[in-house]
Amino acid sequence: MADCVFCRIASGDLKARIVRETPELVAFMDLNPQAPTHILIIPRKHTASLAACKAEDEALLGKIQLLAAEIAAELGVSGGFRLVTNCGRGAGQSVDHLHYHLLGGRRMNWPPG
Ligand code: DGP
Repeated sequence: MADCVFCRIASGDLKARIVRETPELVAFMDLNPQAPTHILIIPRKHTASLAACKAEDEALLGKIQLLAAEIAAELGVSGGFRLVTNCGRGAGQSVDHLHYHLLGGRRMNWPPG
């Protein structure tokens, strides 16, 4: 989608600090980090949010989680990281392209804000 900022990052049209790419996924540094490690993991395929995912996305969603764990290990935060997807405006979603925040490098509070 030409007007989707994350589609533009996935296609290379918009610059980002990319940390990993696979045929289906892209991981890059968040522009507005909320932790010392803050990576966004997105599918290349445009999907608005987790709520829009279908049974056919099951494998893709699993790959996102496995890639997050791999990146966390590579970045040295596997002892304490959080993987979050904000789904809908009420949960703070601001970009309507499915993305997971990989956060680490600081103490994580519970419950989240
Ligand atoms: P959310 O609020 O869950 O929709 O998170 C969107 C995140 O995307 C937010 O933490 C900031 C980040 N973001 C928005 N635009 C850009 C961009 O152009 N580049 C990068 N690297 N991150 C972006």
